[in-house]
Amino acid sequence: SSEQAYLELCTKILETGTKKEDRTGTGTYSIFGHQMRFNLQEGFPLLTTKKVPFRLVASELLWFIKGDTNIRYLLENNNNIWNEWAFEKWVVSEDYTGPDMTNFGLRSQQDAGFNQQYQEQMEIFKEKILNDDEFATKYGDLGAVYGKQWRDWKTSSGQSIDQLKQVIEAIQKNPDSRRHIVSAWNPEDVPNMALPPCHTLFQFYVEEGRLSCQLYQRSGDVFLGVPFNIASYALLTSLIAHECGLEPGEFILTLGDAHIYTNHVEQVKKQLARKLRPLPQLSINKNKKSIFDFELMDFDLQGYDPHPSIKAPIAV
Ligand code: UFP
Repeated sequence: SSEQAYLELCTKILETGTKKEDRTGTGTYSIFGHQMRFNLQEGFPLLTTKKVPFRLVASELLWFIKGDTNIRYLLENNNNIWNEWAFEKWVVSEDYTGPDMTNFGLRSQQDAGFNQQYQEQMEIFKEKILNDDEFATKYGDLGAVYGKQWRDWKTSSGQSIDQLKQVIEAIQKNPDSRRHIVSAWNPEDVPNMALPPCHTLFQFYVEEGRLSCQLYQRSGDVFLGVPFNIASYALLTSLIAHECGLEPGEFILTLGDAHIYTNHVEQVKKQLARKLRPLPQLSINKNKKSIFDFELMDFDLQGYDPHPSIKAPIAV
């Protein structure tokens, strides 16, 4: 199964990875340059050796596809994965009057009393994003993140480029082209970003009626981030194939710095001891064609029967 490729990467990092310090202060075992191939004809590559929340993968991807950069849509879909990035802007602003939230990521993991205060402020924040339009415009918007670069890349002359729409048109008109590329890495924006894009650039390839995609990911948290990233791009590839009347081919993930955080090692070992199960199958609503019209209820996973999820602290 395709999932084997993921487990082999975990083993390789544990056995050969270099102990390296990192930006978050956590420490990692890391290797540089690794490629995995997932044959989408075999099934949908959502890991079965631990549960991966497909609902969150799907709503985040739809948010990117819409070109939306405001977390309100995510919150409406009960998806909290980007909250911290928006919350950060609010708690350092003059509009914020609650208790000091400096370094909330690390402190909430180390100090139960502080965590309580943090959770309370986060609830207030979410409530305001959902119900106060002005507040949501000011503090819900994450700026130049994926949705912006994919759908509304700003040129030096003030024009806008819809990379996603253009690449889909190009796949349909000129499938053999070697230029089917979308870049999220915008060197002008990177210095001002809290989190420069991890998935930096992807390319499509058409062969015998099948659409493949390769992603270059500069940095991969192999236990927590990568399973999510694999599912997200497998879904994107499947949706674009659907729109173009192609079958999904392969998703190829090329990783730059592929790392396991030192506080994830026990969890990875636990996962490696588990037996693979059959991959689920993805089905997409046949009555819709354009990827810009899809909603959550338009896709469905069948036969997903994973081992239980494994909790681990996220490095921020
Ligand atoms: N990370 C992922 N996948 C993602 C994402 C982040 O693995 O989609 F947004 C991880 C990689 C790294 C951290 O551990 O988050 C980002 O830190 P840095 O910018 O220092 O690479």
